[in-house]
Amino acid sequence: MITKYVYGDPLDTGAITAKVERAARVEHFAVEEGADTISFSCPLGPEDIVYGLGETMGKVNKRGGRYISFNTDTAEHEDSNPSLYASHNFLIAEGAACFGVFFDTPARVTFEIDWQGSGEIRVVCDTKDLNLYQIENGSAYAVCRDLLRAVGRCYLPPLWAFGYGQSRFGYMKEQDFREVADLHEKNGLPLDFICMDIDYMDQYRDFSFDPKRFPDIEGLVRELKERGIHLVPIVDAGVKVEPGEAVYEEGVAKGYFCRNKEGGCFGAAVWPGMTHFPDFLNRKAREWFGRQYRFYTEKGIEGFWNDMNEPAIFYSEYDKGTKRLGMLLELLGNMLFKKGQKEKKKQELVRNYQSFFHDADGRRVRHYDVHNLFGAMMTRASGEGLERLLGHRYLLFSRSSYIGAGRYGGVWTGDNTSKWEHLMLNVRHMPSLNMCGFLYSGADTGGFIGDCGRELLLRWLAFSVFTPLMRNHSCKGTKNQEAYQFGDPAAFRTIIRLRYRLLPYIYSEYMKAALTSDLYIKPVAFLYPEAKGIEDQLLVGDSLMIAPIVREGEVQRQVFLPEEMTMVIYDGEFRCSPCPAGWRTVHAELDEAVFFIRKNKLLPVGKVISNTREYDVENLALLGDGRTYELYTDDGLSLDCTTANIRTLVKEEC
Ligand code: MIG
Repeated sequence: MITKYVYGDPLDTGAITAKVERAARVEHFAVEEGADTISFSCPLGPEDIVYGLGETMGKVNKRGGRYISFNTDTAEHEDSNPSLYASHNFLIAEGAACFGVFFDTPARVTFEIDWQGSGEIRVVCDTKDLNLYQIENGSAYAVCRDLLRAVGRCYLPPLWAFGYGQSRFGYMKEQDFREVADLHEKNGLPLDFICMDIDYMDQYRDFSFDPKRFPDIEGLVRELKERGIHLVPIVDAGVKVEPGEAVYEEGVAKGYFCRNKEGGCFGAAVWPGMTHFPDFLNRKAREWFGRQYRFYTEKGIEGFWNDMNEPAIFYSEYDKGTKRLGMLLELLGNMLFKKGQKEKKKQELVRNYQSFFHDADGRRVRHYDVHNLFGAMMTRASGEGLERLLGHRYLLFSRSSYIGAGRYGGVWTGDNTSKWEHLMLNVRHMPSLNMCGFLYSGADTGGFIGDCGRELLLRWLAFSVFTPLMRNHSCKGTKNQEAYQFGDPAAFRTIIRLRYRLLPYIYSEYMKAALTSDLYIKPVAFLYPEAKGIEDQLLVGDSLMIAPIVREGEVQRQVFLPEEMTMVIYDGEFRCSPCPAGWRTVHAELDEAVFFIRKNKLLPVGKVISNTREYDVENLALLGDGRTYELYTDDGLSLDCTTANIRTLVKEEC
């Protein structure tokens, strides 16, 4: 049961689409109204678990942490950093009482969850205008499903979005993309898409291709598509200030850009130099921005990633004298006198966010007060635009997000580092993102910053096999990270092929979850209370439990089985054996993957294919000791996705 309590005159964030009854009072929390804030506190029992908050640092159980919803472009994915790229203000307490609460405000919100042993949840919203959604239900799992139902149907990607994607900041020209396709093919590595980073653009201008480096983009798109590979360009939030360019001119003429204090267009420097930010909080501006994707769709492109949409600002028109050289010096300074510089930069950002304005469909709002909604509304603009332009499903994932954006696209978790802790962070992020309605998600597999070694990439891939977005991405200047860059590719072939053999299951479970307001990945304790506190094992769909190896040098690990399951070791073949309940040691070499099929469940598996063009659900094997499996199938692209597309597969007795 979901109800809402309204403070002041909140902006409609669009997060909740269901009609929700008003509550007479706020449950569970003591409320304190300050001059510019509303604070909530609620005592916690010593054993209570607090789930939620989506893309934040810390563990799946958020106890002991302090988290600040304030969307930030940050590569510092460390527990000491309270703000990442997204704001997912939904938390669930499970213990003596069980409830969920969603603080629906795009303003800054601070969460202290048993912070420094306080024994309470304390939430401070930096606003007087707030929709507070409260959910009462019997378990954390049920509470999450109530939220997902209220948010509305989750984004449905095309089938090819579940294939393997290769990406790198540094692919410069047509030939680089051909080479990635060729080398995957030559090494027997399946591939469905290659991402294009900002270097495809002409002077980092959205809706452009550098004419010298991409003389025949239509030809390249066609050629790769014929081989079953999609190109997925990046789109940055800021539109380059470039007199004479159509998008810029039209945006200015129609008033579709955010305004500065003087009433002109706000100037912020990002990759292209000075840019203006489209006013994504304005419906007309959103529709306009969405229409611009036609530049790509008419070239045959059907997938995108939206970046820099916190929005990231290198410096603004108000930062006197800070030009590119200034930035470089600052970066240097950052490395030398880390702390002070960072604080300065943060304050400068806040000042910038306070100095531009939106026209939220007739209501003038200061960016700072709606900051956390910006990226989500960019996703909405692109998603709605793409659906209109294509008339079928599209691939879209964004860096910044807010609850509700999960209806229009997915997310990736930004600039992580090639280190084992960030593989573990990926494992933690997945259930938390699912709880907040972001089913299509994933991290930069192998890590973005720093050099990734063979062992880390193999283990990371073996986990990413199970995340809806499976994309290898890395930064310019780091060691090459494609699966064929580590000598003998045999082990990589095995792991990436496993993804494709599991696709009938992964696609089917994703689509069923999205269509029925369910989670695709969830904590084991959501179904097995006896697994309470276990965070390095997850349930994936209805049939699988995974226990990824996330530590360097380990070829085995302890796994808790809440009941007897079928253990599967994949080394090119699926080797199944019964595994009794309790703590077990499982072993997996680098060229193997291990996972478990739940009791009375089935796992449909297909043949090895080289990309989703060859997807085939007619010849599936059914592993596990269940009797039936509900398989979702469709053409992988059209919009009419319903549960009517589910058919029952029956396992024949041997
Ligand atoms: O300032 O486009 O998170 O994935 O490769 C960095 C270049 C901008 C940040 C994204 C990353 C991407 C990079 N971008």
